[in-house]
Amino acid sequence: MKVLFIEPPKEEWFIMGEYLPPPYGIIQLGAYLEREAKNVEIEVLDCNAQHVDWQDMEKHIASSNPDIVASSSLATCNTYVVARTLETAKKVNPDILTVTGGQHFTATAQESLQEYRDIDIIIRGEGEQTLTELVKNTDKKTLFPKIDGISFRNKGKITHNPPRPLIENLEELPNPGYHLVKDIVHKYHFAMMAGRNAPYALIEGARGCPHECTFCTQWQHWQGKWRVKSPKRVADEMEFCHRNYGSKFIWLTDDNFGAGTRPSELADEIIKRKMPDDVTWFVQARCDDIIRNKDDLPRLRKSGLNWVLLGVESSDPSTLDSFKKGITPQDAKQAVNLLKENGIFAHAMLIIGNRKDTVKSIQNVREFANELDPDFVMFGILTPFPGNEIYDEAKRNGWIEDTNWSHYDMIHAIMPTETLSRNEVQEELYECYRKFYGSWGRRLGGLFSSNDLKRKVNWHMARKGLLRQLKALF
Ligand code: B12
Ligand code: SF4
Repeated sequence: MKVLFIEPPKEEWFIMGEYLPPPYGIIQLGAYLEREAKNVEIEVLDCNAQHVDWQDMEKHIASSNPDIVASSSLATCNTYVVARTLETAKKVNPDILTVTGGQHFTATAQESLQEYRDIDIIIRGEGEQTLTELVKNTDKKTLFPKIDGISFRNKGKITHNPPRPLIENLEELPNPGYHLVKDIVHKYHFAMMAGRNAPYALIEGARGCPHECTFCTQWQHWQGKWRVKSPKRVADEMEFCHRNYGSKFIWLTDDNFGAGTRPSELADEIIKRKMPDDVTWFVQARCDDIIRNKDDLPRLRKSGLNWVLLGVESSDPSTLDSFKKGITPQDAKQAVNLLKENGIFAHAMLIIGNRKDTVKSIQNVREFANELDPDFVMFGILTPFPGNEIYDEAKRNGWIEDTNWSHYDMIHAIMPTETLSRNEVQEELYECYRKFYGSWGRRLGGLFSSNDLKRKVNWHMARKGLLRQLKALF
């Protein structure tokens, strides 16, 4: 039995400059499968790292001769490239079993199986156990109706088997399967965040989130449960990646780093391991958690944490309430200041395009961003991702004007607001970036900052022409 995992050719999401990420979802699945299923040959084809285009992919599938081709979209905007990958596999050999999963396909299992005839199976939710059971039973199609967690065509009828319970203890998962991409692992990098020469690894410290923000798919995908690996295990994985693959820039995939003693214990665990100073790490966190953990920030910085993405989302308390975010604009100010005081690069994410947004309210967001003065700001447009609450509301009310999934990337406007057309929202996004990054004072301040990281990020952005690329969207 041979399983070929394919990371399809994906377009760069230009807001964060140049990057080449490891296909974490599939190497994680591959490592689990390798451990749990005997006599399974596993191959990973990363089209981006291996410079494989669609024609070469077809040739590669033919020469690899797999029984199963599996692919993952990461985000909704990659739906078509996954569908095309599986279509390519079927073109090579219609007997290949084609499989996908992840947040988008889980939320759209019915529509996706209707739309893409070349997708045989969608694995909903957590992938490891379901994929393993499927691989073990690939030859026994009559058993498919008994495999929890899959959606498939059963005698021509789309069938959704019951969901599979989540793995209780995430530490049962193996170390991330970077050995499956060992020949290309040195290529993964995030130029803007750590330079081209810092090998980049993703590590998963948690799944899910205990919060329920309306624009986020993360908590729903993981059934509203937040499962974490212990600080020791996370530090072990960091050390594992550094020792075996030379990883120097580590992105902890947790969307919510959390409060409590975990951050503090993680700092201690990493410091204990005495990794070199040029091994740095990044995480996404809530503003209120940064405030709660303020006394731990110096040790977190010492452990290599040098960049935090904060979900600031809005300057308007009523918008924050409508998002069910549970923070205030004052929390955002305090969190940004705390990070900066501790020498941690403060990256803020703000969302525009909420239904009630007007020219004035978006101008307020811009002014707030200026006042907040983080080291880096990302503005995004509220996007109805299948699986978030906004999607259900927007669909119910007929607000969705653009149904091209490749635009669901938070930089294309998908819906109008009550007072702004979709084009106007798009222009407002450009205006947000132009106002923040376009001013000469901020540009020069960034390019000649005494903060090494800030200087590098600004030079990288200047070279990549962020504003030019945004302008080209409309
Ligand atoms: C790292 C990251 C990035 C990195 C890139 C990483 C990469 N490899 O390409 C960067 C910064 C570039 C990025 C960009 C974007 N991202 Co991002 N990203 C993440 C993050 C934090 C981690 C992804 C990860 O590795 N998770 C761990 C793996 C193990 O989880 P998983 O992929 O879900 O896989 C599990 C299951 O879902 C399932 N599964 C998944 N795929 C498959 C396939 C098969 C065959 C099977 C069987 C099972 C299966 O099994 C796996 C194990 O159980 C996630 C949030 C998160 N914590 O997951 C957001 C997330 C995926 N990103 C998101 C978004 C919106 C984006 C952007 C559009 C914009 C933005 N604001 O970030 C761009 C799009 C870029 C692009 N064109 O691809 C959303 C996706 C929502 C959606 N439905 O589209 C997420 C969920 C964040 C969120 N909270 O909303 N991202
Ligand atoms: S936005 Fe962040 S805090 Fe809110 S549900 Fe998603 S991961 Fe949790």
